[in-house]
Amino acid sequence: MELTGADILLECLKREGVDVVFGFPGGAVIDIYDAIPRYSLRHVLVRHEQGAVHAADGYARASGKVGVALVTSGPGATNTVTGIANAYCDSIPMVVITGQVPTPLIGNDAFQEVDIVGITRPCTKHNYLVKDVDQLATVIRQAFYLARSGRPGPVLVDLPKDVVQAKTKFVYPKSVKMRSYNPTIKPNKLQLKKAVDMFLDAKRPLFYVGGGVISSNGSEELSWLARNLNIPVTATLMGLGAFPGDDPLFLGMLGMHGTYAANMGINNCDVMIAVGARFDDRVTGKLDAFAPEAKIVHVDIDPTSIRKNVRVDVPVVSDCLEALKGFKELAQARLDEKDWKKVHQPWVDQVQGWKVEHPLTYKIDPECNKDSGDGKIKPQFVVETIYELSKGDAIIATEVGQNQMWAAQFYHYNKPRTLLTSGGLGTMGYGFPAAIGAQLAFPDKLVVDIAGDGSIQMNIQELITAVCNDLPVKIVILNNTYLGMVRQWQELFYARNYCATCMDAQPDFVALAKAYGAEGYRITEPEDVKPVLQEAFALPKACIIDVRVTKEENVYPMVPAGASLTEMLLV
Ligand SMILES: Cc1ncc(C[n+]2csc(CCOP(=O)(O)OP(=O)(O)O)c2C)c(N)n1
Repeated sequence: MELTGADILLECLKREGVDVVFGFPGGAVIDIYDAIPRYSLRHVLVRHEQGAVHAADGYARASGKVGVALVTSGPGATNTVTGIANAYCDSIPMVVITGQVPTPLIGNDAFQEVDIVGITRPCTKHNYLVKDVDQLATVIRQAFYLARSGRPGPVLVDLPKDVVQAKTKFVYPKSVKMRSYNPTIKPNKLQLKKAVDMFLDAKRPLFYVGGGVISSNGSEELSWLARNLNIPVTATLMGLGAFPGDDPLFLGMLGMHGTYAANMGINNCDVMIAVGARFDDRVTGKLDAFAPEAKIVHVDIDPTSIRKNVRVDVPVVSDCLEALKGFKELAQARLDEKDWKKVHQPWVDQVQGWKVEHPLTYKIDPECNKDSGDGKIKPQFVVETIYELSKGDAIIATEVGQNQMWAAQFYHYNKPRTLLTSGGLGTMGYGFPAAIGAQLAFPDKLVVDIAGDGSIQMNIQELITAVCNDLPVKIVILNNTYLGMVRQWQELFYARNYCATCMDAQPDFVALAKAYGAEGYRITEPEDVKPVLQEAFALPKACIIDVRVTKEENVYPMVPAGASLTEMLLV
């Protein structure tokens, strides 16, 4: 039987196991929308295409599946670019389907035509313009394969309207063959052995883990290795949750806003085992001073990531789970050789000493902002309370800025896929739509977007998406009436020249929530934080909780940009 391009697309999505698509219609994709009701596919109508892509991204991060977004040509397509770049930076599996003008009009400046394939070439893992309906099934099959295999990432498929309308026989390819694409999944045995010998014989080994451990589902193996060999662990922002946040061996996040213990650990370790992390500049600080005493093992599925920023002694090109399994197998064979716990104990004692010396903390000043009547609440306290109330069992999404760093520092991520945050691109407006995606994947979980008053205004329109889909997402605004993170830099490095960061002209967030059909709360007193959050979290409804926090609170520790990790400003 012959099917239209629209039906072929939807048949393919079904076979790829897609159950939800986030999208926004338009002329170029109207035939696809015409076909959707015939399929048991949930379509979530967002209010802005950026929201669709971030929601697909949040769905993917929380569930481990490929997220899917569907938008029209021209402005629909360009509105996805930030979300695509965001997913690309953080290696998130996603397929974005864009409509395109009919093939005969391509290149003619037709209505709502943009070269989205050209625009997204640098920020997609791969992208396609499908010119012939006979190619469609193969392209969709390849797109999903590319998105989820190797180093995951976003793939864009641009579908001209005439291709969507054309008919052909539907044949779903049994397998995918792509000549020049063969990611290395299994590690080289010799390199594995070299690595294990190196970190077992080290005096001061340290795991530095990133998002690759989470996306490869390598957390269990990592925990086995750390605990059985008594090796401390630090994580990037993307790696939080890969190792339990409340484990005594965990040092917290490293880097610009990393803990004292983690940064001192990096500075003093003699072997660093970097797994699924890419030595981002927010992590390394001054490169010449990064891990000056360490030999470095680097596990990454993407060979181009290795030696990009730092010297590496033992490269292991591999899926992180496979490499960790290999490490475990070799270490198991050597478990009786020595009491590894004892061997590494003096080092563990030292790093734990750093944790005690400078724990993550904040100053409580009862006098602060007395005159204004608000701003007595410490933002860190709010994050701690969210942890306490959720018992660490929530999915936390964040916006970008100070709210993101406090969410990273003061909530303990004990399980993978419980923190959704824009790591590489740092996209304000990411967290709320991502939380919507996560809540769709896990309708019964508590999903909280920890937000700033600036960031939340970037995709606030998605509140109606949450409301009309019965998604009880909670938005906790750490409202400091500033673009806080930029204000912090202005305070510390630009002589308090607070240019364009004061946001005290802002909507009434409680009224705004209600206008959208959600619930709204405002908290101005520290003693109300716990009971009001408790009430909001129990309500089966989307909520905004506007918490008036200390206005000029800063995130500490802080390593100034370009400084070495030991040059931390502490509280
Ligand atoms: C789309 C976008 N624009 C600009 C920035 C630069 N930026 C980084 S943090 C920040 C301030 C964020 O303010 P807010 O959301 O209020 O959070 P806070 O830092 O106060 O917690 C800005 C403007 C960004 N990261 N993303």
